[in-house]
Amino acid sequence: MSADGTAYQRAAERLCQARRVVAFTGAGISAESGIPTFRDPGGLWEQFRPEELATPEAFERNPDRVWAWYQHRRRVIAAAEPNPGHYALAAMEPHFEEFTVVTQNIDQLHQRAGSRRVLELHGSILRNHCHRCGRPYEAPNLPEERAPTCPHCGGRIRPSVVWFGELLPEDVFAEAEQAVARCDVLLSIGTSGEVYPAAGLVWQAKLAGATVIEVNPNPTELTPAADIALRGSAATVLPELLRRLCECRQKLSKAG
Ligand code: BV8
Ligand code: ZN
Repeated sequence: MSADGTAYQRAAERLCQARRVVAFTGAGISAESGIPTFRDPGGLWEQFRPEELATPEAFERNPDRVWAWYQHRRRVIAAAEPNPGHYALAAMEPHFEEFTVVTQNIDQLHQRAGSRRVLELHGSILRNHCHRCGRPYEAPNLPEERAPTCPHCGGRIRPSVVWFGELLPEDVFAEAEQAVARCDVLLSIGTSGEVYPAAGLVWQAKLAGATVIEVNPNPTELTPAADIALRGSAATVLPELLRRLCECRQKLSKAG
């Protein structure tokens, strides 16, 4: 399924006139890198209920089980490469006064694709810390099955991701709120918009007067906030949007 020409044209025109842009991304942008999403058929949550694995209670109940699940996801992520969707966002950055990637993803593929301003709302799977004293934890090779023990307090080590019922990193979320409050365009890419307070940022952008463009093969909870919907895969739609943006900017610069 591909986005229709007029929607592309309208989206490219809005981007062409924009000075400040936010790209709000979810698991869908990493789908074509081979990382399963959460709520799609075959997604992560199909096999496990989030409450069983992505909550502090689940970790306190069974730290080794949660740790082993994240080790499995780390292996999948380590084998993944950024896809054309990630690279297109990185290539868009120099075209704007301000271009901020606000991601719910924990795979760091935006950074690996070259995006420089990336706000990780839900943390990163590549960092770990002690669940009891909070100290960061680094070790050359991590055990596969058992959550390590903190050398300082004996607590258990966990991935530095935000679980359900946990607060998002305050400074990161505040910076994301500032970015959405002043952006001209917000691209909502590859997210079902089911998780708050992250998804609320799209509504904040809308209320602040931004044009919201949704890039997703399917309609989502955020579709009602979208002014334009590009129904297709991020790996296809974003490179096409970049091409049309460059075309439009060239025309503008020729027109003087
Ligand atoms: C919190 C952990 C305060 C890391 C995750 C209202 C206000 C505040 C809170 C709540 C609220 N209502 C409910 C809550 C609680 C909860 C929540 O939102 N629950 C939901 C499920 C109802 N929120 C929280 O607990 C948050 N904390 O609120 O703190 C507080 C404190 C105490 C008590 C109360 C409140 C914490 C949320 C963070 C949870 N952590 N993950 C990890 O293991 O990864 S959430 C998980 O879902 C991931 O982080 C993921 O990023 C996030 C969102 O999922 P998506 O990225 O959107 O992925 P999904 O699979 O859903 O969708 C994929 C989309 O891609 C689809 O639309 C599909 O069509 C599309 N797609 C597929 N292929 C492609 C594609 N698109 C483009 N191209 C393709 N090729
Ligand atoms: Zn500790």
